[in-house]
Amino acid sequence: MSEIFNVPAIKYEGPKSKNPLAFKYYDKDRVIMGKKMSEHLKFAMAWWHNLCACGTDMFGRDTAEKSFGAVPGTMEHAKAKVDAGFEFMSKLGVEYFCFHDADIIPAADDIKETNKRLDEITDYILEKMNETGIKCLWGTANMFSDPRFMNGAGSTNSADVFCFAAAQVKKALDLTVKLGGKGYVFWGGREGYETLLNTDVKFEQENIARLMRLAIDYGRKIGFDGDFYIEPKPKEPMKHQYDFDASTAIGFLKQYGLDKDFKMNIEANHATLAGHTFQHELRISAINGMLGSIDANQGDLLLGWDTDEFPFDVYEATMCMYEVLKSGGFLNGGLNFDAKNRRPSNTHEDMFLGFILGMDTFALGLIKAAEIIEDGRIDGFVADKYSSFNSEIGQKIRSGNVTLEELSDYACAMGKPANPGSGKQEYLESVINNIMFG
Ligand code: XLS
Ligand code: CA
Ligand code: CA
Repeated sequence: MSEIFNVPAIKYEGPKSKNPLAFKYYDKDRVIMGKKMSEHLKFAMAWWHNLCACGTDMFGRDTAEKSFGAVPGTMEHAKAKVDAGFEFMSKLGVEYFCFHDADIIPAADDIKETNKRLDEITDYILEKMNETGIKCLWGTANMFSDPRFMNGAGSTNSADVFCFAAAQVKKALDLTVKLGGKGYVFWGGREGYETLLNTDVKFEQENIARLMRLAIDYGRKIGFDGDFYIEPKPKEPMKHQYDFDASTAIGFLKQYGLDKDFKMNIEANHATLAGHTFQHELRISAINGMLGSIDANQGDLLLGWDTDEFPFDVYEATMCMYEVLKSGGFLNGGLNFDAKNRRPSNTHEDMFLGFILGMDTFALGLIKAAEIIEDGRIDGFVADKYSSFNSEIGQKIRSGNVTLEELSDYACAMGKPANPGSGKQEYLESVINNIMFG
């Protein structure tokens, strides 16, 4: 078959290379802390941004051309996107992809016809997967674009729309299992509200949990043995979204008994929209045993909306990979570039340049995160900071083997506690700079 992209396969050439179409840091077979870079990073392509989005924004039309030789809106175009996607991933050495049902076919008016198209296209995707060895990281259902979801999917006021959402989740789970995906994402773009004046929050949250429970039961029945994920995001498109951040989503999962089957899919840009750092969201997920997968992108802190940029900030990527390494690495998850080129970066070559930037940024992040761990100054400082809890009274507190009266007696006998010790933030930040540039 003739090539779609007039771009060569992207190779590692090292940091001295000036070739824009080469990796400077991502050297897939390089071993870091006992594992190949490609195994640590598990990069994935987001079907929607890379193969579907052409630059339309609220004020202007498409700037990029992604017909790939077919007429948009047809099944031929859906197949051309498969050809383009697999050529693109193969040339970059990206081993996984993520998809929504709506990304891979033009939806029909009738759901039965849509499902037939989904069967047909996933047969074709499966062929390509077998040819190339590329795998599915996770699947999901788009329950936010169609007008029927204007009042929510799981949280809708319409029982009929709830059934429609259920049908989409069922089919998207079927497809994820068919393609061997080990993750299934719920991103609740329409699960929230514009005003409390028209919203029964308790009713809506109970129904979202109900839909998730139905998904778990069905998924396990058809052999889905991967992880379900909630992808927190505080706002956009809704004013308030229920899965505000990792803490909120984890609390919700625990409240409704969904926490054994669900983990978090943390997106960097969503973290900053929630007023957190990316690292914060990863840490909160990790300490709850719920760091599942990552949407690797970055936002613009000067803008209040979701810009889904390719990750460029090496500090952020480093602290992300530090959290990933400390939590034992990915099990079923990976790093999905839920990222799009800027609107004026509208050539096919720009699609490759975006991925090269993202992959090199995370390769550097991995290298530097491993150095932070091997250096030991940061972890050593933190361990030492809490060392007073190794004392007899500290151990008693930690084991829960003490009463408030005993602690009070201890304090009264002591008179005055010693200075708890400097937090040394400036020193620790200079350690990080030393590791980054040393
Ligand atoms: C939108 C979300 C979405 C999810 C998948 O902001 O990032 O693309 O990743 O539905
Ligand atoms: Ca995302
Ligand atoms: Ca986003």
